[in-house]
Amino acid sequence: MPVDFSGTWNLISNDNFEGYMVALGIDFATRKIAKMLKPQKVIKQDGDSFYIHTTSTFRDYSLQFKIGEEFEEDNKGLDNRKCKSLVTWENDKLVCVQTGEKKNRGWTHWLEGDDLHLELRCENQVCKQVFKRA
Ligand code: VLP
Repeated sequence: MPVDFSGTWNLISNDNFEGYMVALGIDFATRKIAKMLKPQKVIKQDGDSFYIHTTSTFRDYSLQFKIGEEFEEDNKGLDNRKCKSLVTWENDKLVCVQTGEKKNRGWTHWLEGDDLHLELRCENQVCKQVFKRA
């Protein structure tokens, strides 16, 4: 059976989100608010088609993609930089490469036990988030 990320997930830990936001050029005031947030992720997976909705009391971000199909991502409400994004499977991990102005930008999702893990990368910064099922 392939992995299924579908579900509603609540953030329980967020390591070096500050460093990741600094690397993205997020301003101080926004970072102060953003680091207090406990975002929720709703993931809908249908085979290789994904819908990932990240919601918070401050801002929401939604993303739709198919594995192996590059798409334009606008990062609206995040750093607002456009990039070309491509998500592929690496074994049971979902790996996104975000090609654009920022070097080494991307993320990886995987399941570990009952938890959803997310590593966010930008330049030399890595943020590690863990989510539990709501
Ligand atoms: C911007 C950087 C916080 C901080 C200001 C706004 C949306 C993988 C991927 C799917 C993400 C999460 C993006 C976090 C970047 C914050 C608003 C926080 C809530 O998720 O699941 O897009 O990239």
